[in-house]
Amino acid sequence: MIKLEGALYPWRFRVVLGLLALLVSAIACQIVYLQVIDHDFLKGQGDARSLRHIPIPAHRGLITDRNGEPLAVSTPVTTLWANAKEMQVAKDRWPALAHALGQDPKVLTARLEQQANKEFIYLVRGLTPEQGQVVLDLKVPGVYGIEEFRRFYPAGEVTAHMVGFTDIDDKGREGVELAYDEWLAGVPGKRQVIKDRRGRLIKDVQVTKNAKAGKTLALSIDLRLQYLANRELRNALVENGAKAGSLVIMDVKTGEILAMVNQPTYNPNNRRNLQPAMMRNRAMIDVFEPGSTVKPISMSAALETGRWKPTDKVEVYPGTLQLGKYTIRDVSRTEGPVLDLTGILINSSNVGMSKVAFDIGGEAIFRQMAKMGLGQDTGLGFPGERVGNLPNYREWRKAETATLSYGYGVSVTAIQLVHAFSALANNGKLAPLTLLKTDKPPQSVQVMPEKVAKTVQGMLQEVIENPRGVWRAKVPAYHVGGKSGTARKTSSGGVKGYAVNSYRSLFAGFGPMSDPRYAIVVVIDEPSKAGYFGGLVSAPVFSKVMSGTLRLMNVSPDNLPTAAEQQAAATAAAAKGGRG
Ligand code: 59J
Repeated sequence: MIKLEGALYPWRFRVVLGLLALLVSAIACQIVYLQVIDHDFLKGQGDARSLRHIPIPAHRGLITDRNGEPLAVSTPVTTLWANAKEMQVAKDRWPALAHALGQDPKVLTARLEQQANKEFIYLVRGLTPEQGQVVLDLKVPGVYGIEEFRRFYPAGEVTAHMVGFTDIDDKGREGVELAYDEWLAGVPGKRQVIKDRRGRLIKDVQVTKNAKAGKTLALSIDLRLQYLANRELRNALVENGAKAGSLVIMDVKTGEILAMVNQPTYNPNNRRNLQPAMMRNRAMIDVFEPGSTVKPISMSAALETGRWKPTDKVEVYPGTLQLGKYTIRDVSRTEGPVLDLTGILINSSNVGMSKVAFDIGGEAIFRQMAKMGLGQDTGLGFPGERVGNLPNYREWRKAETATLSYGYGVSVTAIQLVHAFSALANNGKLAPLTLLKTDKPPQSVQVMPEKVAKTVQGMLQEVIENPRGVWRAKVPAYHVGGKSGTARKTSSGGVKGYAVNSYRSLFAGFGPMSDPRYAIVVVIDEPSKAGYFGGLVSAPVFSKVMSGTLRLMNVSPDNLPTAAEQQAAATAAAAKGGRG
């Protein structure tokens, strides 16, 4: 015990003691404050240095065709990364690592030395989990793995434009992958882990939020039809030396797109050396003048006025019609000086069509085309989709009336054209377009009287089956209807804005005539070999694709040879066989 009395300078001792007491109580206060009152702040600060949240990737939804065939699948992959700083302690392990990664040891060493102070570099992305585990099992200091998902497209180039693709971070970038990104993406989860100062994982604490998987998306397309359409379109492009093309198949009753293909295309699983021209979903993002393929629509407007019937006659002689300094021409009329309305379609007479148009007026044709969706928003919201253009005029002069009636001065997409034809096929009812599989009956709109649609159906069957018709569009065992078109392409040079020597060959049609179910549009851009007429280049593609479609969909033939005809054919074959 210290005796205060005995101290040499008692007052000094008291001062020091007092100061010490003050100091001790100040420290005590601070401890109480930090431990009791401000406890959360410090704990937070400590945890922030060691407790981390790492994202758990969400499984992206599957995209399938209408029958459940996978079109886009997410598979788990392992991505390997390195803390290069940390790796410097075990350089002797690098050759083994390089070997396991299948990389050149010299290249890897150079890279790790060059980036020696980086705490995060990718070693390799997207290995199978098994491949990744082999490398991780080497336990090379500083090498880590993370789980990710990678998208794979089983049908490759056949569905590329429709399905689109995701980027390396699994976000939709094109096509349906982009349009329905939110539906497909899901929500990533969170996992809490403890890491040390250098970011090394010490302990997996808990999953704080489960990843929510994305939802499956069933498209309206039928992969079998998609393959068929792709094959026939590709062959036609090669045969005709054409630049590009599109083909669309639609179910006219439900509004579903059953196939949509374009050429050129690309492999979405390997996107190196991609050129923009390959990526275009032309059927929705390229617009063109539909030319004569819209004549049936103009005809339906004429029939609807009640002023015209299919057998009414129009003089088309001499195959030209002068409108001021502008001349309307028929390119290849094969019949006499007078044609009835069906004859105008069969011969694809621009003069005859124009004369009908003058009688009913441009406005009537404009309204019919607009109702059927030409140059109108489809409502599909497909990335990059174009609306085209259907002009209206306060006063319809003759030149505008005529050119609209046979398909110029209006621009459309292939999907709009097939949509318009679907209304003719579906007895005047237009079902809204969809790229998704639907079970509900569609909210169709009657865009022309049923009787008018049926009359046009008969005329379009004549266009194919008449002796002077587009026989190349015929389909064995079925009756089908349709219309060809050959349109000069617009160009900056050329005559009056049209190129002299580049064409677009078109065909639009539907079948079977007994109960039309499928509409098909074929667009072939700049055929450069044998010929360029729609009836020559695109009609055979229509025939093959329609034939395959009717067969695959198990549609009963409505044009089988009669028993007598079969008998005659068999007898002829036997006679031939006997001789040979
Ligand atoms: C045509 C046009 C261009 C634009 C003309 C095709 C016009 C026109 C100005 C000349 C080839 C050609 C607005 S042809 O589609 O009439 O499909 O089997 O490009 O007429 O006025 O050397 N189609 N095509 N016309 N323009 N302007 C025929 C026809 C059509 C066929 C064949 C032969 C044209 C029967 C096109 C087919 O019906």
